[in-house]
Amino acid sequence: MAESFAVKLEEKRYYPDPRCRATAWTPDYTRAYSEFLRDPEGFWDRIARDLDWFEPWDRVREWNYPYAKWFVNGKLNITTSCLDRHVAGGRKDKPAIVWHGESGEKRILSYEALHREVMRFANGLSSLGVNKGDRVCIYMPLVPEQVVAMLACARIGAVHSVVFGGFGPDALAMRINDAEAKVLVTADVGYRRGKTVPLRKLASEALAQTPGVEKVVVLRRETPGVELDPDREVDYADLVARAAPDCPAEAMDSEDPLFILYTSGSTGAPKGIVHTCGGYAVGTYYTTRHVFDVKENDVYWCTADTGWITGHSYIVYGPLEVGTTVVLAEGTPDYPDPGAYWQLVQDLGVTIFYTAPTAIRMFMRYGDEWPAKYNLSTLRVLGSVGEPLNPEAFEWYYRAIGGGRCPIVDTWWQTETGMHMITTMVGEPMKPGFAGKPIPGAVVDVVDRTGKPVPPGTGGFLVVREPWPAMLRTVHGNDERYCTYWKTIPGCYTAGDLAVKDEDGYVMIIGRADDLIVVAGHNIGTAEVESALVSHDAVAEAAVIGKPDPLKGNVIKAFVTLRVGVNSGDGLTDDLARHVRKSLGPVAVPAEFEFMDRLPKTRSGKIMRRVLKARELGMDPGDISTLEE
Ligand code: 6R9
Repeated sequence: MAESFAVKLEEKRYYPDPRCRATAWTPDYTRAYSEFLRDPEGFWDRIARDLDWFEPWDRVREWNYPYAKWFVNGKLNITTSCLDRHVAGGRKDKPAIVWHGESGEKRILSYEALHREVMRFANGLSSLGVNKGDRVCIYMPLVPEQVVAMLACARIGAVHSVVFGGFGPDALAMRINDAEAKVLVTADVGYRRGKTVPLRKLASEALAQTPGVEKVVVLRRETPGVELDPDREVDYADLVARAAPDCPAEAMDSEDPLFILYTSGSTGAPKGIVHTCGGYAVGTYYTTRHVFDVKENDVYWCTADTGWITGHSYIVYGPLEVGTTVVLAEGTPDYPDPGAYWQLVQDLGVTIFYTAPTAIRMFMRYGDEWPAKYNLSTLRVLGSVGEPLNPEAFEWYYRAIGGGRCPIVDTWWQTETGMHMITTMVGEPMKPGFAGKPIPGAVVDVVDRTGKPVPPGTGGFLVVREPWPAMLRTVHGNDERYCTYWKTIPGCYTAGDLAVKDEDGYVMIIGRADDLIVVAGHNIGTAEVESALVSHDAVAEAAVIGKPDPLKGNVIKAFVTLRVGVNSGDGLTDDLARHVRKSLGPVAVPAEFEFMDRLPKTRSGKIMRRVLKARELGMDPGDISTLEE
């Protein structure tokens, strides 16, 4: 690819209500950022003091490129900051988890109840022989017990490896074996779109390939309960009932591992990203509080699954550290109908709502009438994560969901970063299409291959220049892959994304570095063309790929899904081509269009362009274990 390329930047701004700014935890971004830059260690030191520690740290940071340690020699257990201190400090009866099952079931766990459940299950795990440092795999639906299982591992210093309940047996087996998990926690079934997902059965298939697993804990949801294998399986409820109620929190070193979470690289086997106790606790606490601006009476809902990093950091650890009320909902956004989410926002009085562009575009596709039926006036802050939030989707989200009132925090980060790195802090002017600026605490840049910053308006590689507390510490069993992150561009952490900054320092994410298409010598980001297509009234979603072409090097092929009620006849392709030409210019116009019912996506909702490309070119798509069914 060429060293640098020009990107056309839109200049539209949205100004939040000045009251947002006045009451925000970070009321003045510019000041907070310069305070951080002046004394990064002092900045993080002050934040870390908000959490519970058994023993304080000697040094905030030790940087031995490419290895970082944070809160060196500090001792803590993240669960005391998530639970014990709230129970002791006046939040005992405050709802910690408000759970809605797909079948209409409801459960509320207060901080006290969650604390109790976690301690009992922690003792239950210990009784199965799980010790500090052992790995436990969690393969569960989105039920409170999934959160309990994670926290119970953390309580006794076991390392959890959560595998999303939508994965099949091979993906599960690979992750269990790589992490060398000795216990698996699962459930008989999950519920999805009115059907059951036979998790225990899928797990049994995986277990045929995982000799290291000694015991399987099964949460039984169906009645009558399935019969368990007495040699290997243990009933979740029995285990908890037998367990002692009190479980002191294990004192963990800041740098002890907290969890492993697998992320699929664009090629090769999934990587087991390792996060540690101290820095991760501090990074998730700070970003949850400051980016979402969480206040005491908020009702916070992140619609991700706990099986993704978004769920780890922003359903479980960050929100509980902050002591907020977390909504947990099993099920899908458009089941039983496209009003399902808005019904829940209305019923529970949700104030902070965090979702993914793929969901927002799906709602756009169903039209304004669905959210319009519900009272969404409790919403105060909206969030987005996972993919670029294209301007069209931003505007719809802002207007149809936020009522033109709520700041949108488009948060750029990764499994590897563990915490938010770029966003537009609440109260700052928002620019559709731009995630925003580095948060106070992160040093982010857009550079060329040598690490030299590229000028505003020029695309380049998105990097992080300085270590940050919640950064990954290694790739489980493959430290070389860890080093690659820091050595691809010397001295910087390379995120693998392409981005561009504008004159004000706002960062626009163009897409993954492997999603760049070179057409007749011009570098074109997939996200740009897709955004242009989505801004056409007929289009719901779009994915574009490059196809080799003898003349131009590559041409663009677009795969498009249409909004409900639109059909693909009557010169629509000409109209779409004209539309892209008008917004991006002739080089970006797709040479081919194909209309589809749905696009191939990962289970976390990211469009898998390489699957489209492989199909188009008759190539092997590589590892597709993360593809939705
Ligand atoms: C949190 C999460 C990381 C990749 C990342 C980037 C894309 C995430 C984004 C975004 C544009 C945002 N990504 N947030 N792109 N704007 N706000 O999604 O982690 O699953 O590891 O994916 O997702 O490409 O590099 P993960």
